[in-house]
Amino acid sequence: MGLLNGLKDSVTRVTERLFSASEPKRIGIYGPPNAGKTTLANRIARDWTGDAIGPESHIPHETRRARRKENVDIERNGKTVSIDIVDTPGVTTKVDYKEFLEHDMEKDDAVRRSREATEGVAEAMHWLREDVEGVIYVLDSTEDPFTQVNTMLIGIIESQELPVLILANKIDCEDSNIQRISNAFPQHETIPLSALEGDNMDEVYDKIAEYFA
Ligand SMILES: Nc1nc2c(ncn2[C@@H]2O[C@H](COP(=O)(O)OP(=O)(O)O)[C@@H](O)[C@H]2O)c(=O)[nH]1
Ligand SMILES: [Mg+2]
Repeated sequence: MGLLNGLKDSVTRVTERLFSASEPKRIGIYGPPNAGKTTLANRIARDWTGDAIGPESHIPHETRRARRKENVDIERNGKTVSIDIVDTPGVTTKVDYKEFLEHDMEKDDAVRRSREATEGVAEAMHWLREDVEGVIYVLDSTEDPFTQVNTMLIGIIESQELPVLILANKIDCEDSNIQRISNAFPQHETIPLSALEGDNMDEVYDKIAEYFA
């Protein structure tokens, strides 16, 4: 009897987990360095929880470890989509300590930062394979999207069959080109925004609710 009841309990728990609307989805924010991932993560966190996740910076690789904000409840059309936001370091093929030296840093500090940034990239890749249930892929729309890193990451995301939302950020900039991004990834929808100015966030939240519900 005890065994049967135990079994019944686990079945109930699993069923609840499968059908519960409140179970948050872990959504990773990926993309190249400086695309505006942390700016977006902070905006989402501030809009729905009142506080931020981490510092935004013009220094590449400022986010060297993944940061999380749990249970961010986004309300859309009377429904609540609960997500855990994971802000990842930008993924690049090369982390060079000399980049940090350009930002007036001591060599020791620059070397330490670039080592951490490399570990951060490895960690972000590990999470992509093991941990996240959906991806927000942020691109700087003033930059060329046809890079090996973007192609490789989108390819991995597709092979994992993760829902992915591609965001064309920095549309407040004069040289922003959204079409170039939708041409690069025609198999996905591209949503324009300015994470800095908060432009088009309503559509971004609509799409988050639609893709990650
Ligand atoms: N003009 C403009 N700048 C932005 C926008 N989003 C982010 N930035 C700037 O781009 C730089 C990198 O932003 P950050 O969020 O740290 O990028 P991350 O490396 O992808 O996390 C910072 O100087 C931001 O202020 C945007 O929508 N428009
Ligand atoms: Mg960042």
